[in-house]
Amino acid sequence: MTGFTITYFAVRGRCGAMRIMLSDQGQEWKEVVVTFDEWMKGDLKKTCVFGQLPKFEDNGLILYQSNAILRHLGRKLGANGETEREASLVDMVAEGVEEIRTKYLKMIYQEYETGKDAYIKDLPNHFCKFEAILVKNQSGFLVGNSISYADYSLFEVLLNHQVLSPTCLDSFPSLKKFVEMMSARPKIKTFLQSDAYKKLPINGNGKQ
Ligand code: GDS
Repeated sequence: MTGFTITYFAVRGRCGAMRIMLSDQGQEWKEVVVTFDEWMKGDLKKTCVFGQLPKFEDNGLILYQSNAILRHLGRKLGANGETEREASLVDMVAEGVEEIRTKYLKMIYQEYETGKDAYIKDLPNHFCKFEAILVKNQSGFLVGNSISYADYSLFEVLLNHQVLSPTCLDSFPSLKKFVEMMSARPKIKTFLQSDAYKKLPINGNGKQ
């Protein structure tokens, strides 16, 4: 019996990948939803190590930073590469995903009106790197023969980008196949069709 709790705002945001991962791994977790008004009071913020959410609890262990949480789950649930070498490669590609995510969030929160078109135009320069990684790996995953936390992270970033620009994967057959493969995993399919997933906006400012 695990005791996972996610404390976060009512958005997918920085928790999208971890929720997909937990679902696919057959895990249950509790959600503590923080409203904007509650957050603005400042009491919770003061208790957060970096003054931000998500907060993740695992049987008394409290973690912040979404990628540290993904890594923790990767190690705990066996989704972190099958060897130490693979674990290092998983970290490497996950950092590459983080670069896209950071650029995406900057555009969404700071430059949506002025920067969206240029951002979409530049996407192939980032996606081609992941296409090249996937072309080289017959398993369909980013590293080795088993799913890792980096796969969940890339998958979620790509889902968000398909909302931003529905044709953005058209020139990337391996990325498209990757999204199809991940979407078809039974527990992911069920989760993506659930109200718990569908009711949440992608981002906190309503832009997507
Ligand atoms: N590195 C951390 C992680 O990965 O966990 C980032 C966590 C984070 O950004 N948390 C946000 C938060 O707690 C919610 S995600 N905000 C409240 C606060 O700071 O008081 N973050 C940069 C990033 O994720 O790399 C962002 O861009 C977040 N944006 C994404 S929401 C402002 C607005 O609407 O512009 N009110 C909030 C902007 C904001 O927090």
